[in-house]
Amino acid sequence: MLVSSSKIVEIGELGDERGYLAVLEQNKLLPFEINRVFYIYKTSPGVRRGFHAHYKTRQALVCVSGACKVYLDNTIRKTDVLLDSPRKVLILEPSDWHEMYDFSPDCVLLVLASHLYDPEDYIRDYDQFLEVYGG
Ligand code: T46
Repeated sequence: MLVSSSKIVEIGELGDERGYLAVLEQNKLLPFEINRVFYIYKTSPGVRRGFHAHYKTRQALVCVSGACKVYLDNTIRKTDVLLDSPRKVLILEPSDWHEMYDFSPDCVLLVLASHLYDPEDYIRDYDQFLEVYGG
């Protein structure tokens, strides 16, 4: 299966004396149509989440409050990215194994997803992930 690269996109902020506003629009900054939105918050200290890749779901992750880190592994490249601003959006490809960690107590991680929730779309076994996306 095709391995593509996740990337961080820095979005502009619209600000005036009232404060700031940031916009994410499907098929513009986001290279997919949004079918689902969820957010992760009040994460317990020291917790690491994720530990999976997907077959088809593309996602955009943004810390609208606080910060967290995301470990990414696309079988070739392993990287850690820091989401510490409402302007930093991680476009997460399905082929990236991902783990979220180092959540600040005030972290609200907003996730926009291309598909409805489907447990069959998850690859939770690392060996299976390597079989699907490796080599
Ligand atoms: C991902 C990362 C960034 C639902 O019922 N519907 C949903 O839309 C989602 C996302 C989850 N769930 C249920 C499934 C589990 O019983 O909520 C529970 C926690 O989900 P999970 O353990 O998959 O959460 P994370 O933090 O490991 O992963 C989530 C997303 O599931 C996943 O797509 O890429 O955030």
